[in-house]
Amino acid sequence: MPVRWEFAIFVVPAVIVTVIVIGIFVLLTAGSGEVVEPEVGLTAEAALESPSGDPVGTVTFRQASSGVLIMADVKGLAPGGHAFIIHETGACSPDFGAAGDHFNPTGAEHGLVHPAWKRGESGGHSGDLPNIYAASDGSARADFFTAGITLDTALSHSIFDDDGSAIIVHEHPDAYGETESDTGRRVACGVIEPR
Ligand SMILES: [Cu+2]
Ligand SMILES: [Zn+2]
Repeated sequence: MPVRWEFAIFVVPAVIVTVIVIGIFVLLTAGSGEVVEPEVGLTAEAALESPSGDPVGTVTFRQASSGVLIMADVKGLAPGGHAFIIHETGACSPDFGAAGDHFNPTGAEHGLVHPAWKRGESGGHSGDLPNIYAASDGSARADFFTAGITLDTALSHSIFDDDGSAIIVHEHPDAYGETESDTGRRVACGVIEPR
């Protein structure tokens, strides 16, 4: 019987104290990470223009819980494939070079399908998107869903950082590889604006 009394007096309180200490630690550390849930329902829009300033379509963005739905409605393109990429600066003037490089908040390398990407590694720039394809009349419709960006300014991969972002349509399609393929001139540009 004395063994049972030692158990009650020493072991049980020690277990209770340990559980309380672990509980406090979990509560203190749980709030320290970035909040990863975006504000669902945010929307944005980019009015595309040609290099000569003509309106050539609209790109709409809708924030969902696991990523952003992007809907492109473009006209005035040469028939065939065109790279369609979010660029790091929300500017299309004095020329489309003002949009800068591909939106890349994680410091990744270009390419949606990079042969070097291993499980858990970054798969290309956050702004890299699949190509769009224009029909013979120059129009293109495409919907994309990507988890690489957010419209929520509270998150680090928000396209609404200090200098905003722009969507660029290129002359040629992206080959999706590890080096930026020659996508030619920037044939349409639109500053992405919150709605
Ligand atoms: Cu580009
Ligand atoms: Zn890229």
